Amino acid sequence: MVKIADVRAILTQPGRARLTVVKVTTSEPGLFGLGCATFTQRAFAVQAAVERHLAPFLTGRDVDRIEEIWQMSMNHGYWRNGPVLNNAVSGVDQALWDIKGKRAGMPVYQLLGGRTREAAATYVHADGRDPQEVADRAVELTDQGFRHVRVQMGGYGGPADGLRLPPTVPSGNYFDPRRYGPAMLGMIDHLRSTVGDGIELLHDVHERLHPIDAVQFAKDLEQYRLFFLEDPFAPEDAGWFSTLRRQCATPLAMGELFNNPHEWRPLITGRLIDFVRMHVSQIGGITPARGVASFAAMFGIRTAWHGPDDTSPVGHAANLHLNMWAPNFGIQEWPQPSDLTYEMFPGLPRPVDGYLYTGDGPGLGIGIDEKLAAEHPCDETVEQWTQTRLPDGTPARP
Ligand code: GCO
Ligand code: MG
Repeated sequence: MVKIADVRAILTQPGRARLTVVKVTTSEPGLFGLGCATFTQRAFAVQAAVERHLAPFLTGRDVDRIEEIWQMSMNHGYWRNGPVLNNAVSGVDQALWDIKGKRAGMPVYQLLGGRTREAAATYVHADGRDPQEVADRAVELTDQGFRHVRVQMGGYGGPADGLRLPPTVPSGNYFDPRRYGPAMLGMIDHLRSTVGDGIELLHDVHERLHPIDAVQFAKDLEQYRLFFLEDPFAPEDAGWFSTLRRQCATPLAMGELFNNPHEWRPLITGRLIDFVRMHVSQIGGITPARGVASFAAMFGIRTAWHGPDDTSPVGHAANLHLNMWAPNFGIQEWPQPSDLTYEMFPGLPRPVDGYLYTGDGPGLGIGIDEKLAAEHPCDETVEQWTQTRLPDGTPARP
């Protein structure tokens, strides 16, 4: 029996985001696995969860028992289904799938059920200060071969210039939900007329609208035939999906903020969304994501796993192996990693003509240059962009 010998978290920040990768070493010399545990806003809490709580509990266990270890890791802390512990468990889970693939001499997608497609279509991000800047960026991306482009204007929540704030408001990331709909409708109208109907447009509301305004916004967007509209509501307002769904055919994507099965189960069984968008490490790794994909497939719902720059390349690899297998793959978000990230994580694929391909190497097919990772430690600055506020200073969900 090959046993878990050590479990530790590697924290590194090659770009904007703090990345957390769990390395599980085994009793077999040279055999190790990597898993993504990236929760960029609480990276140090995840590191403690991995090294102070999971490592002592897991050392000496059988690396082959992925499901049993996942179940016991979730139960072992008693309170469960939260973002920090889920990410810690994900790091171990993905590493164990990586190890099992290496031992079997197979890529992880083979262990899931084999290829269902040749490649995974991706979407990339276009943003700008005005509709023409967004359009210019979108055209650059389509010229690179991408056929799915997420279009935002002024970042999440829209442009903040010209907001009338009381003189005493505290510092923060201000936006006005009431300006958002008209501004974004104008931008998307310009984009559709610029790129035509041959390009798939996506948009992320990022939970920035009051629910009833999100209903109106989605209805107004129907004419533009988006590939999907993401996070029209905050998870806490998921009860509004049934209201929206009865009035509107704009495809809906939700899930990056989900941690708990109670969040996605009703949206899937009610056919209230079209794409599940979970951050795979946020729900606990490949093991639960495989289950969610199969469950969603039974209701005609597709996958669109969260894939921002605050998913590590190991996490992107896990997304990709799930995408190769899942019968209901929809689309894969791609953050266009930096050259430093590619250097730090050998094996990370580059899109070709808008598609991502896995190699046929064993496991997840991703390595890490630990020396280079150590040269880019995670900063400890206080996150600013998530300190979002309405114009009067009211705290708002980011
Ligand atoms: C997306 C997401 C991200 C999040 C980020 C939070 O659709 O990719 O909304 O951009 O904002 O992952 O840290
Ligand atoms: Mg999003």
